[in-house]
Amino acid sequence: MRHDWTRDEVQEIMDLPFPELIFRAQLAHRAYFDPTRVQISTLLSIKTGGCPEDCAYCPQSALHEQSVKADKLMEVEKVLREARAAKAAGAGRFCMGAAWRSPKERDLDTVCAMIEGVKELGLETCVTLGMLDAQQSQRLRDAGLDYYNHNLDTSPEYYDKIITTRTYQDRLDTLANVRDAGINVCCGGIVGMGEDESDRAGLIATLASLPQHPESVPINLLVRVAGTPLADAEAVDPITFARVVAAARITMPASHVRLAAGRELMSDEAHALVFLAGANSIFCGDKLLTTPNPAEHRDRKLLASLGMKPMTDA
Ligand code: SAM
Ligand code: DTB
Ligand code: SF4
Repeated sequence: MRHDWTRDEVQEIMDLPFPELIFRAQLAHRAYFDPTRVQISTLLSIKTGGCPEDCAYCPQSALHEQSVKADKLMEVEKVLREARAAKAAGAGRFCMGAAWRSPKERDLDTVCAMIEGVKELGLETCVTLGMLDAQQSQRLRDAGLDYYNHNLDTSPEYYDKIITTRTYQDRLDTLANVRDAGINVCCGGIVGMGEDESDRAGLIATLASLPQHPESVPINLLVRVAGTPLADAEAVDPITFARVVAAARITMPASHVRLAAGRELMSDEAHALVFLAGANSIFCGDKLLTTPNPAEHRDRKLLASLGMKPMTDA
């Protein structure tokens, strides 16, 4: 597996004639996966809003002109109730997100109890809590955490147009701490924040040049939320989005590439195109963290019409 992808090489891949690009993505996909299977994760916001970071895309930042109401950290029992429902709906992994810059010790105790409880249900666990040091990563690992989500979001060059309250290097440091603790890494980015093609190539090249590819690579289409600085960002078309997914699939062939946020506004045909480009994971359930996601019956119908199945099904 290569770990030395340059931005120019990724850009050349992304710019291939579309039939050539999809063919190469399909070859890469089939070398490691059954292309009819999709990994299904469910998201729950365990601590919503009031975040001190200034991520321009995010409705949970307290620094934007309008943001979601801030809630306290949820109770463990309530989280486990949601996890049971997610399992019944067919999820294989349960992802819990908190709007923190980084977790406090006492909060980490509660999150560890959530991880233990969710694991007991037979689900894979994932959390996203902001920046982590080595010790915090180890505590999560000891609680049985399977995946940690922490996105690079965009290219190193475009990053400071989007976030000023922490650096790209901070993110890379957290990823290294998570990796060293023996936790699987879930790391991707967002398309549609006003970045150019070379930034998209820069994001994929950075992800594909990490010492180990992230096991899970979420590619989010920006959900444009009123009151955030990116509320009026220019929309990205499904073909451009599929090109980014295909580049992720070709450069990180053994990773689960997730068609993450942004599905609510995507047609069934756009979904199909992105699956053909090599995506093999989605978030199911009618809500992401704070914004809508397709209803369960729509996803079930869509997968059935494509002859695709959850990875956990027989
Ligand atoms: N606070 C933690 C952090 O930022 O690391 C965890 C939660 S944060 C909401 C997780 C990820 O969701 C972000 O890194 C970003 O990639 C994605 N995200 C947030 N808002 C989004 C939006 N409006 N559209 C698409 N993706 C978004
Ligand atoms: C990821 O890459 N996408 C998810 C998950 N990781 C945590 C979050 C998407 C959030 C979309 C905006 C919202 O619902 O607040
Ligand atoms: Fe906070 Fe995470 Fe939203 Fe950034 S993306 S504002 S860190 S919740």
